[in-house]
Amino acid sequence: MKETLTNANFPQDAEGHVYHISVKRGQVANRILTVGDHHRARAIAKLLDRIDFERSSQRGFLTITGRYKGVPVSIMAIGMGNCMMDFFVRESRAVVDGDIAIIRFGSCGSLTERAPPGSVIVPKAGYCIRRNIDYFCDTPLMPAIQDIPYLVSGNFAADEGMTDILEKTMEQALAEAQPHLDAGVTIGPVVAGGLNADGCSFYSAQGRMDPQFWDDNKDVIQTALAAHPTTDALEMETSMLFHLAQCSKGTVRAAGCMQVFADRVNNGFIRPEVVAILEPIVGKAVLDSLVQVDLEAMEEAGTVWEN
Ligand code: DUR
Repeated sequence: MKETLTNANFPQDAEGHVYHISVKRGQVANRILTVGDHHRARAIAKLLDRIDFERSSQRGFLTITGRYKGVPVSIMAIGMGNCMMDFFVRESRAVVDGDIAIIRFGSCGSLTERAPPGSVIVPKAGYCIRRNIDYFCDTPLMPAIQDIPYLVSGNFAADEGMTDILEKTMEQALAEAQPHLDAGVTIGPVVAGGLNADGCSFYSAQGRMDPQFWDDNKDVIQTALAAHPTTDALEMETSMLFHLAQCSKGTVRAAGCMQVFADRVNNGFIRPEVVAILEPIVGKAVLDSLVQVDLEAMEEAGTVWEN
């Protein structure tokens, strides 16, 4: 860190750059495509008409702002996990005037046969699975939950209108691309209308077995599915995005889509050749969706999804 920061509550430097994503007013657009992977962000940025601003922060955030089809957009890579999503949403909110539309394009594990590797999941809502560290503590403080190793939350809704646009645009993009692919390469389907689960770990909270650690997680996926039978995707950011949007006092709207990388039903993993084909198609579909979002109409209250 080179700059002097003021305000311990919400640190900013003298020019107004926020602490971790290192951007100030005017450097982030109202429409944001967010990914985890910096390479993915840079690849998608090649689709922009022009780039006006680019910043890589010391804390692992990349912001690229430009225009797509004449509309200002930012592409932001944030790394992984709920904490990074929290930094990104709050600090972006702090430097953008007006409503913000965010679409996350991530990767996930699939819990459904309907979404094999190469498909794209567009969830209507999401919840969190969190390791209850008190369960593992010698002196737990919360007797009511001390015997529960993983806590499964209720749902947070994606923005209904944005999700609709994203689903339709994605379906069209994949359908248009498929005939041009080599024989044997299949992308899609788009699996929409189900739920996403954010694990607080790629490992324990997502039910992966790690003999080096005490995790007590062999039932965690079943427990989550018992509470939320329509869960399609398991990853680490999108439910947090929906949760923060819900808590943003109506100023942040969000939707998400993920490429299925890990097949948690049949224990498979996506082939790199398929990622290379799928990623630019999905990235473009997300940009095409973002520019369709009517930010003015976002003033109206959002729909609350049923579980
Ligand atoms: N991810 C998961 N679980 C999976 C596949 C992908 O969490 O099974 C997502 C979330 C995170 C990154 O950003 O990819 C971890 O590899």
